[in-house]
Amino acid sequence: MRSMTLRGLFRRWCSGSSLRGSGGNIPDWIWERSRFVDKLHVRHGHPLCTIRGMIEAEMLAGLTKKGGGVHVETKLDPVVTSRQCFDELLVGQDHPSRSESDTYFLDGTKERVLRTHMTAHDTELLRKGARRFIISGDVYRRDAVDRSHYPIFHQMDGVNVFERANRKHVEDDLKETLSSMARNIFGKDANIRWVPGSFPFTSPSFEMEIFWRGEWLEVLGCGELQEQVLIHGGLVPTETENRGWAFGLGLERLAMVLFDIPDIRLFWSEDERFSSQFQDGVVQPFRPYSKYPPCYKDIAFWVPTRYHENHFFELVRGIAGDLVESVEEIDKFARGDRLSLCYRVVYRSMDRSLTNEEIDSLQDQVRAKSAAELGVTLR
Ligand code: FA5
Ligand code: MG
Repeated sequence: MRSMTLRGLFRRWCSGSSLRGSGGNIPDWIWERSRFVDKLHVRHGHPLCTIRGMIEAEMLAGLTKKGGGVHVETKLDPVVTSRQCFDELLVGQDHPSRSESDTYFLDGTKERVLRTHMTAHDTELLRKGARRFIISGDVYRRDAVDRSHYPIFHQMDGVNVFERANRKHVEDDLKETLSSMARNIFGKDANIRWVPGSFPFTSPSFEMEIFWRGEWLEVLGCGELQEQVLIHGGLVPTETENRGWAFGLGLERLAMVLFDIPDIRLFWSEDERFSSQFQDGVVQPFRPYSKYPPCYKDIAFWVPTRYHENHFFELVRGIAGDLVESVEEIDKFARGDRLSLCYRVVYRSMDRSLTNEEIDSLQDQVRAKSAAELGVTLR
Protein backbone atom coordinates (compact mmCIF):
# COMPACT_ATOMS: atom_id res chain seq x y z
CA MET A 1 0.00 0.00 0.00
CA ARG A 2 2.66 2.36 1.17
CA SER A 3 4.95 1.65 -1.77
CA MET A 4 2.06 2.15 -4.21
CA THR A 5 1.44 5.57 -2.78
CA LEU A 6 5.10 6.42 -2.99
CA ARG A 7 5.25 5.22 -6.55
CA GLY A 8 2.18 7.27 -7.36
CA LEU A 9 3.77 10.31 -5.80
CA PHE A 10 6.98 9.69 -7.69
CA ARG A 11 5.11 9.41 -10.97
CA ARG A 12 3.21 12.56 -10.22
CA TRP A 13 6.46 14.32 -9.45
CA CYS A 14 8.07 13.03 -12.66
CA SER A 15 5.15 14.12 -14.78
CA GLY A 16 5.30 17.47 -13.02
CA SER A 17 1.54 17.57 -12.54
CA SER A 18 2.03 18.81 -8.98
CA LEU A 19 3.51 21.96 -10.49
CA ARG A 20 0.27 22.83 -12.17
CA GLY A 21 -2.38 24.51 -10.06
CA SER A 22 -5.95 25.42 -10.91
CA GLY A 23 -6.95 28.26 -13.18
CA GLY A 24 -4.08 27.76 -15.65
CA ASN A 25 -4.52 27.61 -19.41
CA ILE A 26 -2.15 24.87 -20.59
CA PRO A 27 -3.69 22.04 -22.66
CA ASP A 28 -2.58 18.60 -21.47
CA TRP A 29 -0.74 17.71 -24.67
CA ILE A 30 1.38 20.85 -24.43
CA TRP A 31 2.10 20.28 -20.75
CA GLU A 32 3.14 16.69 -21.43
CA ARG A 33 5.60 17.76 -24.10
CA SER A 34 7.03 20.40 -21.78
CA ARG A 35 7.89 17.55 -19.37
CA PHE A 36 9.68 15.37 -21.97
CA VAL A 37 13.26 14.56 -21.10
CA ASP A 38 14.22 13.83 -24.68
CA LYS A 39 13.55 17.26 -26.24
CA LEU A 40 13.98 17.69 -29.98
CA HIS A 41 16.94 20.07 -29.75
CA VAL A 42 18.98 17.44 -27.86
CA ARG A 43 17.72 14.36 -29.73
CA HIS A 44 20.71 13.10 -31.73
CA GLY A 45 20.03 12.91 -35.43
CA HIS A 46 17.08 15.32 -35.28
CA PRO A 47 17.58 18.36 -37.55
CA LEU A 48 16.93 20.72 -34.62
CA CYS A 49 19.71 19.03 -32.68
CA THR A 50 22.07 19.23 -35.64
CA ILE A 51 21.44 22.92 -36.22
CA ARG A 52 21.72 23.65 -32.52
CA GLY A 53 25.11 21.91 -32.48
CA MET A 54 26.28 23.81 -35.56
CA ILE A 55 25.31 27.26 -34.29
CA GLU A 56 26.66 26.45 -30.85
CA ALA A 57 30.01 25.45 -32.36
CA GLU A 58 30.16 28.64 -34.46
CA MET A 59 29.28 30.85 -31.52
CA LEU A 60 31.72 29.06 -29.23
CA ALA A 61 34.52 29.49 -31.75
CA GLY A 62 33.65 33.17 -32.21
CA LEU A 63 33.38 33.90 -28.51
CA THR A 64 36.37 31.94 -27.25
CA LYS A 65 38.60 33.54 -29.88
CA LYS A 66 38.06 36.75 -27.96
CA GLY A 67 39.02 35.08 -24.68
CA GLY A 68 37.22 33.71 -21.66
CA GLY A 69 35.02 30.70 -21.05
CA VAL A 70 31.53 30.23 -22.40
CA HIS A 71 28.76 28.61 -20.41
CA VAL A 72 26.43 26.31 -22.40
CA GLU A 73 23.03 25.01 -21.22
CA THR A 74 20.49 22.90 -23.08
CA LYS A 75 18.35 21.50 -20.28
CA LEU A 76 16.94 24.42 -18.32
CA ASP A 77 13.36 23.77 -17.14
CA PRO A 78 10.77 25.60 -19.29
CA VAL A 79 8.73 26.47 -16.18
CA VAL A 80 9.85 29.95 -15.08
CA THR A 81 8.36 32.80 -13.08
CA SER A 82 6.62 35.79 -14.66
CA ARG A 83 9.33 37.77 -12.96
CA GLN A 84 12.03 36.01 -14.97
CA CYS A 85 10.09 35.94 -18.21
CA PHE A 86 8.77 39.52 -18.12
CA ASP A 87 9.46 41.79 -15.10
CA GLU A 88 13.24 41.52 -15.03
CA LEU A 89 13.29 42.06 -18.78
CA LEU A 90 11.25 45.27 -18.51
CA VAL A 91 8.24 43.81 -20.32
CA GLY A 92 5.44 46.22 -19.33
CA GLN A 93 2.34 45.11 -17.40
CA ASP A 94 0.11 45.81 -20.39
CA HIS A 95 2.36 44.12 -22.98
CA PRO A 96 0.34 41.58 -25.03
CA SER A 97 2.79 38.77 -24.21
CA ARG A 98 1.52 38.86 -20.64
CA SER A 99 -2.06 38.06 -21.58
CA GLU A 100 -3.73 34.67 -21.34
CA SER A 101 -4.37 34.74 -25.04
CA ASP A 102 -0.63 34.68 -25.75
CA THR A 103 1.01 32.88 -22.84
CA TYR A 104 0.59 29.60 -20.96
CA PHE A 105 0.19 30.16 -17.22
CA LEU A 106 0.53 27.29 -14.73
CA ASP A 107 -2.28 28.53 -12.53
CA GLY A 108 -4.62 31.41 -11.86
CA THR A 109 -2.06 33.47 -9.97
CA LYS A 110 -0.06 33.95 -13.19
CA GLU A 111 3.13 33.67 -11.17
CA ARG A 112 4.56 30.83 -13.20
CA VAL A 113 4.57 30.38 -16.96
CA LEU A 114 5.91 28.11 -19.67
CA ARG A 115 8.69 30.40 -20.88
CA THR A 116 7.79 32.35 -24.01
CA HIS A 117 11.46 32.90 -24.86
CA MET A 118 14.85 31.70 -23.69
CA THR A 119 15.74 35.25 -22.65
CA ALA A 120 13.80 34.41 -19.46
CA HIS A 121 17.01 32.88 -18.05
CA ASP A 122 19.36 35.76 -18.75
CA THR A 123 19.16 37.74 -15.50
CA GLU A 124 19.42 34.64 -13.34
CA LEU A 125 22.50 33.37 -15.16
CA LEU A 126 24.09 36.81 -14.88
CA ARG A 127 23.39 36.81 -11.15
CA LYS A 128 25.09 33.43 -10.94
CA GLY A 129 28.19 35.02 -12.42
CA ALA A 130 28.02 33.85 -16.05
CA ARG A 131 29.25 36.56 -18.44
CA ARG A 132 29.12 34.67 -21.74
CA PHE A 133 26.56 32.00 -22.31
CA ILE A 134 24.63 30.11 -24.96
CA ILE A 135 21.38 28.48 -23.89
CA SER A 136 18.82 26.61 -25.92
CA GLY A 137 15.48 25.03 -25.21
CA ASP A 138 11.78 24.71 -25.92
CA VAL A 139 9.56 27.80 -25.69
CA TYR A 140 5.78 28.10 -25.68
CA ARG A 141 3.35 30.59 -27.19
CA ARG A 142 -0.30 30.67 -28.14
CA ASP A 143 -0.11 31.84 -31.70
CA ALA A 144 -1.32 31.49 -35.30
CA VAL A 145 -1.68 28.06 -36.96
CA ASP A 146 0.28 27.83 -40.21
CA ARG A 147 3.43 26.39 -41.78
CA SER A 148 5.86 28.47 -39.73
CA HIS A 149 3.98 28.70 -36.42
CA TYR A 150 3.59 25.98 -33.80
CA PRO A 151 2.75 26.49 -30.11
CA ILE A 152 6.03 24.84 -29.11
CA PHE A 153 9.24 25.86 -30.80
CA HIS A 154 12.92 26.07 -29.89
CA GLN A 155 15.20 29.01 -29.38
CA MET A 156 18.86 29.62 -28.71
CA ASP A 157 19.84 32.71 -26.79
CA GLY A 158 23.31 34.08 -26.27
CA VAL A 159 24.75 36.79 -24.04
CA ASN A 160 28.14 38.44 -23.98
CA VAL A 161 29.06 40.95 -21.29
CA PHE A 162 32.24 42.99 -21.73
CA GLU A 163 34.12 44.28 -18.72
CA ARG A 164 35.27 47.27 -20.75
CA ALA A 165 33.73 48.35 -24.03
CA ASN A 166 31.91 51.37 -25.37
CA ARG A 167 28.47 50.96 -26.86
CA LYS A 168 29.65 51.27 -30.43
CA HIS A 169 32.02 48.38 -29.88
CA VAL A 170 29.24 46.26 -28.36
CA GLU A 171 26.98 46.84 -31.35
CA ASP A 172 29.74 46.13 -33.90
CA ASP A 173 30.79 42.97 -32.08
CA LEU A 174 27.18 41.74 -31.93
CA LYS A 175 26.53 42.20 -35.63
CA GLU A 176 29.88 40.81 -36.64
CA THR A 177 29.52 37.70 -34.47
CA LEU A 178 26.03 36.90 -35.79
CA SER A 179 26.77 37.75 -39.43
CA SER A 180 29.81 35.55 -39.44
CA MET A 181 27.86 32.70 -37.82
CA ALA A 182 25.17 33.03 -40.52
CA ARG A 183 27.73 33.17 -43.35
CA ASN A 184 29.54 30.10 -42.05
CA ILE A 185 26.33 28.13 -41.80
CA PHE A 186 24.38 29.31 -44.84
CA GLY A 187 27.31 30.07 -47.13
CA LYS A 188 28.93 33.28 -48.35
CA ASP A 189 26.22 33.82 -50.93
CA ALA A 190 23.27 33.60 -48.56
CA ASN A 191 20.98 36.61 -48.81
CA ILE A 192 21.03 38.08 -45.31
CA ARG A 193 20.02 41.55 -44.09
CA TRP A 194 19.69 43.53 -40.86
CA VAL A 195 16.50 45.43 -40.05
CA PRO A 196 15.65 47.50 -36.96
CA GLY A 197 13.95 45.56 -34.17
CA SER A 198 12.19 46.44 -30.95
CA PHE A 199 12.44 44.59 -27.63
CA PRO A 200 11.86 46.01 -24.16
CA PHE A 201 15.14 44.53 -22.89
CA THR A 202 17.54 45.79 -25.58
CA SER A 203 18.35 49.13 -27.16
CA PRO A 204 19.25 49.52 -29.92
CA SER A 205 17.59 46.34 -31.23
CA PHE A 206 17.94 44.53 -34.55
CA GLU A 207 16.53 41.60 -36.44
CA MET A 208 18.25 39.40 -38.99
CA GLU A 209 16.33 38.19 -42.00
CA ILE A 210 17.21 35.54 -44.60
CA PHE A 211 15.73 35.47 -48.08
CA TRP A 212 14.12 32.07 -48.56
CA ARG A 213 11.51 30.72 -50.96
CA GLY A 214 10.71 34.16 -52.30
CA GLU A 215 10.40 36.09 -49.03
CA TRP A 216 12.38 37.61 -46.18
CA LEU A 217 12.14 35.32 -43.15
CA GLU A 218 12.90 36.75 -39.70
CA VAL A 219 15.34 34.41 -37.96
CA LEU A 220 16.62 36.25 -34.91
CA GLY A 221 16.29 39.27 -32.66
CA CYS A 222 19.15 40.92 -30.79
CA GLY A 223 20.51 44.12 -29.34
CA GLU A 224 22.45 45.82 -26.62
CA LEU A 225 21.14 44.87 -23.17
CA GLN A 226 19.39 47.70 -21.35
CA GLU A 227 21.22 48.99 -18.31
CA GLN A 228 18.32 48.10 -16.05
CA VAL A 229 18.42 44.47 -17.22
CA LEU A 230 22.12 44.29 -16.42
CA ILE A 231 21.36 45.76 -13.00
CA HIS A 232 18.74 43.04 -12.46
CA GLY A 233 21.53 40.64 -13.35
CA GLY A 234 23.60 42.02 -10.49
CA LEU A 235 25.98 44.12 -12.60
CA VAL A 236 26.93 47.76 -12.26
CA PRO A 237 27.04 49.15 -15.79
CA THR A 238 28.67 52.47 -16.63
CA GLU A 239 29.19 54.14 -20.01
CA THR A 240 32.26 52.00 -20.68
CA GLU A 241 32.03 49.09 -18.22
CA ASN A 242 29.83 46.05 -18.01
CA ARG A 243 27.99 46.60 -21.27
CA GLY A 244 26.63 43.59 -23.09
CA TRP A 245 24.72 42.20 -26.01
CA ALA A 246 22.11 39.45 -26.30
CA PHE A 247 20.44 37.57 -29.12
CA GLY A 248 17.63 35.03 -29.49
CA LEU A 249 17.15 32.91 -32.58
CA GLY A 250 14.49 30.48 -33.74
CA LEU A 251 15.95 27.02 -34.36
CA GLU A 252 12.98 25.82 -36.46
CA ARG A 253 13.18 28.83 -38.77
CA LEU A 254 16.90 28.32 -39.36
CA ALA A 255 16.49 24.56 -39.77
CA MET A 256 13.67 25.09 -42.28
CA VAL A 257 16.07 27.15 -44.39
CA LEU A 258 19.08 24.90 -43.97
CA PHE A 259 17.30 21.57 -44.51
CA ASP A 260 14.63 22.92 -46.84
CA ILE A 261 11.83 21.71 -44.56
CA PRO A 262 8.54 23.22 -45.80
CA ASP A 263 6.28 22.80 -42.76
CA ILE A 264 7.07 23.26 -39.06
CA ARG A 265 4.91 20.25 -38.09
CA LEU A 266 7.45 17.96 -39.76
CA PHE A 267 9.85 18.47 -36.85
CA TRP A 268 7.39 16.51 -34.71
CA SER A 269 6.84 13.72 -37.23
CA GLU A 270 7.43 10.21 -35.95
CA ASP A 271 7.36 8.88 -39.50
CA GLU A 272 10.37 6.77 -40.48
CA ARG A 273 10.37 8.45 -43.87
CA PHE A 274 11.21 11.72 -42.11
CA SER A 275 13.62 10.56 -39.42
CA SER A 276 15.59 8.20 -41.66
CA GLN A 277 16.64 11.14 -43.83
CA PHE A 278 18.68 12.78 -41.09
CA GLN A 279 21.94 11.88 -39.44
CA ASP A 280 23.61 13.57 -36.54
CA GLY A 281 25.62 16.58 -37.66
CA VAL A 282 24.91 16.11 -41.37
CA VAL A 283 23.17 18.76 -43.48
CA GLN A 284 21.17 17.32 -46.33
CA PRO A 285 18.11 18.81 -48.00
CA PHE A 286 14.85 17.17 -47.03
CA ARG A 287 13.25 15.07 -49.78
CA PRO A 288 9.45 15.27 -49.48
CA TYR A 289 8.23 11.68 -49.46
CA SER A 290 4.82 12.53 -50.77
CA LYS A 291 2.31 15.29 -50.84
CA TYR A 292 -1.13 14.41 -49.63
CA PRO A 293 -4.08 16.52 -50.73
CA PRO A 294 -5.35 19.24 -48.39
CA CYS A 295 -9.00 19.46 -47.50
CA TYR A 296 -10.55 22.63 -46.19
CA LYS A 297 -13.63 23.36 -44.14
CA ASP A 298 -15.06 26.76 -43.31
CA ILE A 299 -16.68 27.68 -40.04
CA ALA A 300 -18.54 30.93 -39.32
CA PHE A 301 -19.83 32.27 -36.03
CA TRP A 302 -20.90 35.35 -34.10
CA VAL A 303 -18.32 36.12 -31.45
CA PRO A 304 -18.92 37.26 -27.87
CA THR A 305 -17.34 40.54 -26.69
CA ARG A 306 -14.51 38.71 -24.94
CA TYR A 307 -13.00 36.75 -27.81
CA HIS A 308 -9.44 36.18 -28.94
CA GLU A 309 -8.57 34.26 -32.10
CA ASN A 310 -5.74 32.42 -30.32
CA HIS A 311 -8.38 30.56 -28.27
CA PHE A 312 -9.95 29.29 -31.46
CA PHE A 313 -6.56 28.36 -32.97
CA GLU A 314 -5.71 26.37 -29.88
CA LEU A 315 -9.07 24.65 -29.81
CA VAL A 316 -8.55 23.46 -33.39
CA ARG A 317 -4.99 22.34 -32.65
CA GLY A 318 -6.25 20.50 -29.57
CA ILE A 319 -8.79 18.54 -31.60
CA ALA A 320 -6.95 17.96 -34.87
CA GLY A 321 -3.36 17.91 -33.57
CA ASP A 322 -0.83 17.84 -36.38
CA LEU A 323 -3.56 17.09 -38.94
CA VAL A 324 -4.34 20.81 -39.13
CA GLU A 325 -2.09 22.70 -41.51
CA SER A 326 -3.48 26.20 -41.14
CA VAL A 327 -6.37 28.26 -39.84
CA GLU A 328 -7.03 31.51 -41.63
CA GLU A 329 -9.65 34.21 -41.18
CA ILE A 330 -11.37 34.61 -44.55
CA ASP A 331 -14.33 36.83 -43.76
CA LYS A 332 -15.41 39.30 -41.13
CA PHE A 333 -18.41 41.62 -40.86
CA ALA A 334 -20.37 43.50 -38.24
CA ARG A 335 -24.12 43.75 -37.93
CA GLY A 336 -25.23 46.23 -35.32
CA ASP A 337 -22.92 45.55 -32.40
CA ARG A 338 -22.37 41.92 -33.35
CA LEU A 339 -19.29 40.63 -35.11
CA SER A 340 -19.21 37.61 -37.38
CA LEU A 341 -16.02 35.77 -38.30
CA CYS A 342 -15.38 33.05 -40.80
CA TYR A 343 -12.29 30.85 -40.70
CA ARG A 344 -10.95 28.37 -43.20
CA VAL A 345 -9.43 25.31 -41.54
CA VAL A 346 -7.05 23.39 -43.79
CA TYR A 347 -6.56 19.74 -42.88
CA ARG A 348 -3.65 17.79 -44.31
CA SER A 349 -1.58 15.00 -42.91
CA MET A 350 2.16 14.97 -43.45
CA ASP A 351 2.23 11.20 -43.51
CA ARG A 352 -0.94 9.79 -45.10
CA SER A 353 -4.26 10.48 -46.85
CA LEU A 354 -7.17 11.54 -44.69
CA THR A 355 -10.64 10.12 -45.26
CA ASN A 356 -13.72 12.31 -45.65
CA GLU A 357 -15.30 10.74 -42.58
CA GLU A 358 -12.24 11.54 -40.52
CA ILE A 359 -12.23 15.19 -41.59
CA ASP A 360 -15.99 15.57 -41.09
CA SER A 361 -15.67 14.16 -37.63
CA LEU A 362 -12.85 16.59 -36.76
CA GLN A 363 -14.83 19.53 -38.10
CA ASP A 364 -17.94 18.45 -36.17
CA GLN A 365 -15.89 18.43 -33.00
CA VAL A 366 -14.45 21.86 -33.81
CA ARG A 367 -17.98 23.22 -34.27
CA ALA A 368 -19.37 21.64 -31.12
CA LYS A 369 -16.45 22.63 -28.93
CA SER A 370 -16.36 26.20 -30.25
CA ALA A 371 -20.02 26.64 -29.34
CA ALA A 372 -19.55 25.03 -25.94
CA GLU A 373 -16.28 26.62 -24.88
CA LEU A 374 -15.77 29.90 -26.70
CA GLY A 375 -19.26 31.28 -26.22
CA VAL A 376 -19.67 31.78 -29.97
CA THR A 377 -22.93 31.34 -31.87
CA LEU A 378 -22.49 29.16 -34.92
CA ARG A 379 -23.97 30.45 -38.16
C1 FA5 B 1 12.35 36.98 -28.84
O1 FA5 B 1 11.84 35.95 -28.44
C2 FA5 B 1 13.46 37.66 -28.07
N1 FA5 B 1 13.59 37.00 -26.79
C3 FA5 B 1 14.75 37.61 -28.87
C4 FA5 B 1 15.85 38.44 -28.29
C5 FA5 B 1 16.73 37.92 -27.37
C6 FA5 B 1 15.96 39.78 -28.65
C7 FA5 B 1 17.73 38.71 -26.80
C8 FA5 B 1 16.95 40.59 -28.10
C9 FA5 B 1 17.84 40.03 -27.19
P1 FA5 B 1 11.00 36.98 -31.08
O2 FA5 B 1 9.66 36.85 -30.50
O3 FA5 B 1 11.13 37.83 -32.29
O4 FA5 B 1 12.03 37.59 -30.03
O5 FA5 B 1 11.54 35.52 -31.41
C10 FA5 B 1 12.89 35.28 -31.78
C11 FA5 B 1 12.95 34.31 -32.95
O6 FA5 B 1 12.21 33.12 -32.65
C12 FA5 B 1 12.28 34.86 -34.21
O7 FA5 B 1 13.18 35.67 -34.93
C13 FA5 B 1 11.93 33.58 -34.95
O8 FA5 B 1 13.07 33.04 -35.59
C14 FA5 B 1 11.58 32.65 -33.82
N2 FA5 B 1 10.11 32.58 -33.62
C15 FA5 B 1 9.30 33.51 -33.04
N3 FA5 B 1 8.02 33.08 -33.00
C16 FA5 B 1 8.00 31.84 -33.56
C17 FA5 B 1 6.99 30.86 -33.79
N4 FA5 B 1 5.72 31.05 -33.40
N5 FA5 B 1 7.33 29.70 -34.39
C18 FA5 B 1 8.61 29.48 -34.77
N6 FA5 B 1 9.63 30.35 -34.56
C19 FA5 B 1 9.34 31.52 -33.97
MG1 MG C 1 10.26 38.83 -33.74
